[in-house]
Amino acid sequence: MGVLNVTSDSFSDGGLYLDYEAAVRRGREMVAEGADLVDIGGESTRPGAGTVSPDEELRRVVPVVEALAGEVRVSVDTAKASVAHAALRAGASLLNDVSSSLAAVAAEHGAGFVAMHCKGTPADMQVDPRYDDVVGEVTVFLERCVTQARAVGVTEVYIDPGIGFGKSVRHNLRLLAALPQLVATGVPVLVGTSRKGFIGHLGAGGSPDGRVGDIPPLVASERLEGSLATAVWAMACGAAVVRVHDVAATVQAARLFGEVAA
Ligand code: HH2
Repeated sequence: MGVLNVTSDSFSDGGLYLDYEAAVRRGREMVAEGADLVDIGGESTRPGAGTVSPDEELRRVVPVVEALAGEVRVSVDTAKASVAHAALRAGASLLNDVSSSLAAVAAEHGAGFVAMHCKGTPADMQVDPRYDDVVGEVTVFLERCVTQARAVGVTEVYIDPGIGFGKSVRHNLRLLAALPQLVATGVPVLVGTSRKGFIGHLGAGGSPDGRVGDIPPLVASERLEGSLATAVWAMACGAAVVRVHDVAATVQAARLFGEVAA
């Protein structure tokens, strides 16, 4: 799944694809690089991000969905029902909802649904997140989402532990280590680690029990190697989908991984 952020402020590529032409060009480039899915979003969910009005999010997302949906499977990354309806009408067939609240909208359009775990909201989620048992809590939450999504009629559901969404570096590591348990639920698992803060922290030599910012992290453009390491880990654990910015590099890694595993 290639990430296409039609935003001004996404943490790693904000502003690059806000323009319609640039977004469609990048979408096509990702398809040529081997993406099976393009995930189009019009609002950043980075820690501390501001919100975008529904009208503005629609204006950003829908034309790009329309342009790409005939060429590749498109998912829409939104937590707003109005944007989800419009994007699914425009040709998207998967709803990637970081709020995990829009399963009924996906069902109405016969679309797939990604349920992702997030503790808090993007505004406050990275302010000292705490869990007694992060893997247990996330697993129970996601299993409940799957039950609810199936109950309202969604037939294609994915679960995503929500790396970086209300998680410390240690929480992210525990969840990645526990991917085989999530895979064992039998529900296809989607994993999004690409360029995230914990990669910048650990890649720069930070402690797994430290906080992002304790030491100067690698900047987003320096996180490809760490992103690939975690994507390949997710594949080895049996994840069905990895959500990535660097499609060409990840496809190469996936090809090598696939041949070795075969
Ligand atoms: N991560 C981001 C956004 N959407 N959706 C799912 N299912 N899983 C994720 O891990 C995930 C997601 C954050 O990454 P990005 O879109 O690059 O950044 P921003 O939210 O700043 O646009």
